[in-house]
Amino acid sequence: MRSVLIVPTYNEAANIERFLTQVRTDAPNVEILVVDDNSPDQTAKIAETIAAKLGSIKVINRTGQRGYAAASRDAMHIAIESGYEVIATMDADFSHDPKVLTKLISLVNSDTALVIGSRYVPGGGVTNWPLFRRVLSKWGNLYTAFCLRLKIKDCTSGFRAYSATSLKNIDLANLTADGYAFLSEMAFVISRKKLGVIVESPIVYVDRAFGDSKMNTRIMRESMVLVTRWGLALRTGIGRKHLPR
Ligand SMILES: Nc1nc2c(ncn2[C@@H]2O[C@H](COP(=O)(O)OP(=O)(O)O)[C@@H](O)[C@H]2O)c(=O)[nH]1
Ligand SMILES: [Mg+2]
Repeated sequence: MRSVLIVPTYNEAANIERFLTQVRTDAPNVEILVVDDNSPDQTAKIAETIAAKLGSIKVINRTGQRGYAAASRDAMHIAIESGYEVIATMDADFSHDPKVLTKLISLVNSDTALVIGSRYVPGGGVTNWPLFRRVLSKWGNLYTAFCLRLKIKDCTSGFRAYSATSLKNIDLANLTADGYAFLSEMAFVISRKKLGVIVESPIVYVDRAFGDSKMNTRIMRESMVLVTRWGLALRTGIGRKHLPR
């Protein structure tokens, strides 16, 4: 199946060249769409240089308001329009192992809408993350699954493969998250619209060695607020019109 990997980047100059080279080695048939938010550290420029060398890599340089969600949605829109059948996503900081990419892609089929590289199923895990991030992620996931009534252990993993057929049924422009809440929002909308099975495949997440995390309190707060609001709408009907479609 024709597959593309979306890589949202912001200030990943220390990782991007090695990352793209590694993905090309480990998943040679997967085309790549880097979606950068005009990173001050010239990530897009570095990506363009390596793209010219490796081929089958497109770099989108966004200039509007930056955000993981908006960048991912723009890239998904482009990927759908370009006719890819599987659309994968991955972080550029080596937290996600490029060697696992082809496995996640291979699990997408006509029944499966989304394959999540999951830290919280048997065989999965997290190494060298500070205690605060571990607790936040684990409890955040338990809370998200409870609020959204999802039987998913890792709603917030950005290492994924979607079937394009399912994505076509989502009104991406209508989604509301700005930050990583986008990941829960996508799982939620796929489940609500019954677009297909959601499968979790174990991954071992490794904290980045280079560059800085863009996680901040605003992004954490957004996640809490949205998930709580959607959970209340599901149970009480209040704010139902704000549920993602
Ligand atoms: N385009 C874009 N990418 C982003 C943005 N924020 C984070 N990313 C990318 O999303 C991925 C995950 O972000 P990261 O900072 O590592 O988050 P963490 O792993 O949760 O600490 C990385 O590839 C980042 O460069 C953003 O605002 N715009
Ligand atoms: Mg990271």
